[in-house]
Amino acid sequence: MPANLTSEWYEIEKEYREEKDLKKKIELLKRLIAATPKHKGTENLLADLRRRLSKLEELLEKRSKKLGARQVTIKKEGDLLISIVGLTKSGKSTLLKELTNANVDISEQPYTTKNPVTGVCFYSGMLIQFVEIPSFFLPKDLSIVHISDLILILANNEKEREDIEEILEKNRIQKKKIYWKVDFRDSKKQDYKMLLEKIIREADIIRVFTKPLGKQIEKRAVVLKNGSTLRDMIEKINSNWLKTFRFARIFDNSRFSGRRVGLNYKLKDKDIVELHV
Ligand SMILES: Nc1nc2c(ncn2[C@@H]2O[C@H](COP(=O)(O)OP(=O)(O)OP(=O)(O)O)[C@@H](O)[C@H]2O)c(=O)[nH]1
Ligand SMILES: [Mg+2]
Repeated sequence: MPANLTSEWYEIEKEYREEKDLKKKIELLKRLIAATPKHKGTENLLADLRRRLSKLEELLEKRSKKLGARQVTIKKEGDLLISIVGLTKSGKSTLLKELTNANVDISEQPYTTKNPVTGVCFYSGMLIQFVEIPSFFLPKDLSIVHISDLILILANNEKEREDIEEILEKNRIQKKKIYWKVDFRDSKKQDYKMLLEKIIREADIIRVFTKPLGKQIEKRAVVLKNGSTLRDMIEKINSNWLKTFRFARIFDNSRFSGRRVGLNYKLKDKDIVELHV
């Protein structure tokens, strides 16, 4: 039986065939299906078009999922990025709020946090950014864990700890981890200081403070990888100074505090550097 297709049908079909953009192609295919007369002679044709449509839809979904997994939904700011990971109601939001005063909902209800929430805390010259990872563990949220410097795992018992480990392993996340148990009854500020120092130690970084000649020590630290030299520090703050560098004085709590050093000096955590350029 003849299909009796209109000239409009052939035009749409041509457009559809030549279209490269997947979304537009799907739209054209839908139009094509709508423009196909429905009778015995077009049954096979319609079935074929519908099959093609579902294939393209699948492809589109796959692609957007892939994009979603790669997508980073937060802006990295500060010297360190720490992901807070834990099962629902493990106290992630409570900790985030205590540390950064972030505007985050805390409630008895499970899965209160549906999207990643960030907050920044200024501690000992550094800006440390925290992000609460929702407990659905979606690929797009876990992509943030991939780019963070450390994972802070909230586990209130051994079982929770194992569950989290398993989730991380399944998602092939290999990052340094810190374990923290939220002590619901006793959340003293002292504990947070301990936690922050632990973070700095584990992140394998050093905080170096510069002191401009005849001025106060800068409040904001230069954050460097552990093992960095004075040269690395100058490169980070202003590489032009390498040309005019004469020497630097290091102030620390050793008995050689105030000594002169050169560019190859290996910096320590909390060194105070007075540059002479
Ligand atoms: N008594 C007491 N309850 C706490 C404390 N910290 C958290 N909670 C309670 O534990 C529940 C869950 O805390 P959240 O911080 O919202 O937990 P979460 O891990 O962010 O949970 P979701 O975002 O829902 O997955 C809330 O009802 C909190 O009030 C605490 O120090 N003391
Ligand atoms: Mg939460």
